[in-house]
Parts: sequence; structure tokens; C-alpha cells
Amino acid sequence: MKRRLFLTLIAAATATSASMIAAPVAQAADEVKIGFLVKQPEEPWFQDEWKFAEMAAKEKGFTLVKIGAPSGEKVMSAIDNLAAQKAQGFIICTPDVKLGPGIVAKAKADKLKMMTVDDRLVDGSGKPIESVPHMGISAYNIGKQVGDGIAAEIKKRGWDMKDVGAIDVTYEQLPTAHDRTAGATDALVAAGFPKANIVAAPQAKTDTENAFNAANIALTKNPKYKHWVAYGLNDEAVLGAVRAAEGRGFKADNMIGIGIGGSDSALNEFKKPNPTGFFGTVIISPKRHGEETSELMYAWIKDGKAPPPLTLTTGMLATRDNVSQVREQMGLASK
Ligand code: FCA
Repeated sequence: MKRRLFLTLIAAATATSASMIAAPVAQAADEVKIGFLVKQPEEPWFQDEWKFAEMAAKEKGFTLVKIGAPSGEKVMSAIDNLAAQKAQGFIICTPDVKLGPGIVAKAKADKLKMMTVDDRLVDGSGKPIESVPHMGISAYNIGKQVGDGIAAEIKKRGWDMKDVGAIDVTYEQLPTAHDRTAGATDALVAAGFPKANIVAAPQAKTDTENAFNAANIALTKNPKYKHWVAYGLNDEAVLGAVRAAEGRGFKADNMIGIGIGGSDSALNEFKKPNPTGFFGTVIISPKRHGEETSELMYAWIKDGKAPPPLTLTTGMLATRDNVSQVREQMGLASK
């Protein structure tokens, strides 16, 4: 009798530990859960990324967990939270690229696969962390497209370049922002724009309000120009400059702003009945950055196939006249 009870207990214990081991394995096999963390959930670009990531989730049949993570603490707790929910990986646009080593360590400790989007993590010496797969925009070239577009429009309007000031809305702590505005500056200078007329307007954060404040200072300090142009890392930066210029009486006729993005911030501007100083935007692809990154993460989890280490996407210049056609060409028309 004693022996029998003992055997029963052994059998029960074995069954329990077997099921405890089997449970997570079974879940991993059929239930994929992927986090998508963005630094500025209120920005239309990130809303679009999420929307396209949702499309991937629907098509492939995984669960997408969207998390707004505007600070380092939020990122760290979000990663722990994902691990607690049994997610297997996440995609992140970090609020600060310098958090790189900390985020990598946290993901490793929580055994989560990780890929970055838009903003690439850097290590302690400011070098990109190449071990984390990344999809970003080809920042310098896209910046050049902005500068070329502005230069072409200045020439078309017949402005004398010496009478034109350029507001360069900068955000130097973010490498992709630095590369974008550097590309625009270089293209303008190559087109004959006087370097001395380019006014750096550093913004404290990458949103319209902070760009507005930065541009206002630039305008106040430089009352001599008859016309203005503006560029920055995204549409929000340029919209801030455009609004500041409007406040000083520089409207569509005397302002050429070209942004980067092509999400609702730009589209709403083009929908206004009268043109504004927001002349154009280089449309980039939230579809690739949202849908493709999610698909890559899914394949990594499901089939063990790691994403390419680095993917750089391109953009196309659009103005209010051709925005629909350009969106169509970029596969964004159905939005
Ligand atoms: C950065 C910017 C965003 C967007 C993205 C592609 O994260 O802050 O506005 O341009 O790159």
C-alpha cells in the first residue's frame, strides 16, 4: 500500500513537471506575440507604422502589442511587461539612442528578440550597435532630396539667393536627424545657396512646438532676409518653422518649407484650400517600417531566420500638386 502511494505520487509529479515544461513550448509554437514600441505615439508617422504593423499581424496571425515609450523608464518596464506576457520579440523606435546598451541588456535578460526601426541604437562611444537588426531611412540622401527640392523652387521663383534665409531646424543628438539636415544643407550649398544664410535652429524635442520656438529665435535674429526656406528632420520640424514664419508675415509666396515623412501632418497641410509655406515633403514609407519590420520579426521567431542587419529605405519628393500620385507609387494610396 505504501509503495503504491509512492508510485502514484511520482507519476503525478512527473506529469506536472512535464506539463510545466510543455506549456510555454506549445505556446511559442502557435502563439506569436510581438511588441512595437515607439517614442512618440502621438506623432502621425508612428500611428502609421503601428497601422501597418497591425496589417502584418492580421495577415500572419500574430498578436501585436503597441506600446508608447517616451522615456527610458517606460522602455525598460515595457520590455519586462512584454516578457511577462510571453512575447517573443519586439521592434523599437527608442526615445534616446544612447539607451542602446541598456536596452540590449534588458532584452537579453528577458530573452526577447529585438529589432530597431527609424532611430538606430548607439553604444557608449556613439557608434551604431550593429548586432541589433535595424531598418532606417537613407537619411543623408533623403536630406539631399529636400535640399535639391528647395533649391529648384528658389530658382523657379527667381529669388536672388542672397536675399533668402534658410532655417535649418536641427536635433543633433539623433544621428539620423543630423544626417538628414546635413544632406539638405550640402545640397543647398552645392546649388549655390550662400552658407552664411543658413541659420541653425536647434530644437529641444522633435515636435512642432519645439521647432516653432527654435525657428522664432532664428527669425528674430535675422530680420534682413526677404524670403525664407526651411528644413528639418521631419514634417513636424518644418511645420513649426512654417508656422513661425507665418507669424512674421512670410506666407506661401515667401516661404518654401520641405519636410520628411508624408503622414497626416503633411497631408492635412496639403488639404488646406490655400497653399501654405509648407511646400513639400519627402514621403518615406511607414508601410516598410511598420509592416516589413513586423514580418521580419515574425519570421525570426517562427523560423529562426534573423532579419538583415541593416535596411535603409528611400523616399520620394511630393508637393500638393502630385502628392496623390506619389503616394500611389509608394504603395500608400489605400490609407
Ligand atoms: C525619426 C523621427 C520621426 C520619423 C522617423 C522615420 O524617428 O523622429 O519623425 O521621421 O525617424
